[in-house]
Amino acid sequence: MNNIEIIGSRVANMPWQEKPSDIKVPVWRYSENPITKRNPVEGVARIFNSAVIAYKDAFIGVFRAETINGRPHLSMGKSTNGIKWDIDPTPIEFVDEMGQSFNPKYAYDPRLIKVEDTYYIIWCTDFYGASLGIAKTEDFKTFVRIENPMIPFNRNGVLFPRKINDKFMLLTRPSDSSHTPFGDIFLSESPDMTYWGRHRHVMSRGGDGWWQSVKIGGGPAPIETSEGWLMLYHGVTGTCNGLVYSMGAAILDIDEPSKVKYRCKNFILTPEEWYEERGFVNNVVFPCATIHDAETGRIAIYYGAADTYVGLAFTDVNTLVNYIKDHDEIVEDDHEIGIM
Ligand code: BMA
Repeated sequence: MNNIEIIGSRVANMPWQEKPSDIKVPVWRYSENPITKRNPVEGVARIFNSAVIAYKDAFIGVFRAETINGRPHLSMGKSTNGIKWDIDPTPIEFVDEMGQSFNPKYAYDPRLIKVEDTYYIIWCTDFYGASLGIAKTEDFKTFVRIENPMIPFNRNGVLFPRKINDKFMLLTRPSDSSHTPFGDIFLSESPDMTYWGRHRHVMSRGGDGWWQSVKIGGGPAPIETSEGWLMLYHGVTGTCNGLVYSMGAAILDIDEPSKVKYRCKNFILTPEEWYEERGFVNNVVFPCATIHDAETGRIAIYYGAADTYVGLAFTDVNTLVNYIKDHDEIVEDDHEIGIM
C-alpha cells in the first residue's frame, strides 16, 4: 500500500469516527446519520445535497433547503463540530456586481469552494432552464453573483480549489431540461471566473460499472493529493423502479485534470440505509462536499440522502486512493485529454 498525502491545510477539529472493525469497504457511514432530520427549520421540509467548508476554526455550510411549497433555495448554516448545524431558515440574499438584488428563482445542489481568498458558491439555477449559478463571498455576509457562466442546460458545477496552469477550472455536466437520461463530466477553464472556454471531456458514463450506466456528475471539490486530484462523483443507473444514485471515485492528472489516471469500477457508497433508500426520492446518495485534513489524511464526506437528509461518511486518503488503484477500470477514452 502506497503512502498517499493530501496537499492542503490542517483542520484541527475534523469530524471523524474510526472505521468499525467489521467494515470491509473503503468508506464508512457516521453512526448517528442522518445529520439533518425532516422539517429541520421553520418553513423548510427537507435539507439535503449541501456543501460545507472549514472556516475560522469552525465550519460553515450552504444548504439546499426545500421549502414547504416545494421550491428549493440556499440557506447558510454554522457548526462548531461539522455534525450539528445551526441553519438559517431564510434564503441567502444575492446581489449583482453593481450591488443590486439578483436572487435566483430557485437554487439547488450547491457546492462551496475556496479558491485563493474567495469562497465561491455554485448551484443549479434557472436561466431559461436549468443552468449554473455562481456567486462569491469573502465574509459570508455579502454574496455577489457573477453573471451566468454557462448557457442552459447544465448542472453539477464544481470548481477546483486552486488555479491550474493559472486558470480557474470548473467541472460541469451538460444536461437537458428534465431529468436527463444521459450525461458525462466535462471541464472548462477561465482566466477570470467570467469567461469559460477550452472545454474538455473528462469522464464518460457507462463501462462495466452498471451503477454509473445512465449518467455521472461531479460531486465535492476535487482533493489535491500526491497521486493526483481525488474526485468523488455521483453515478446513476436505471431500474424498473427509477434511477439509483451512488458515489464513485477517480483520480485525475494533477496538471491536466481532463485526463483520468485511475477510475474505480465499483461504487464506494450506494443506498443501503433507510435514510438513503427511503425519502422524497428513494435510493439517492449524492455527494456535494468534503472536509479533509492534510495532517492525518482523514476525509469526511457530506452527501444528500434520498433527497431528504444530509448523511456523513468517512474515509482516509490512503485507504481510498489505494482502493481506486486496486479496482481501476478506465471507461472508453477517459485517459485522453478530451479534446475530441
Ligand atoms: C438530480 C438532481 C439532484 C437530485 C437527484 C435525485 O437530477 O436534481 O438534486 O438529488 O436528481 O432526485
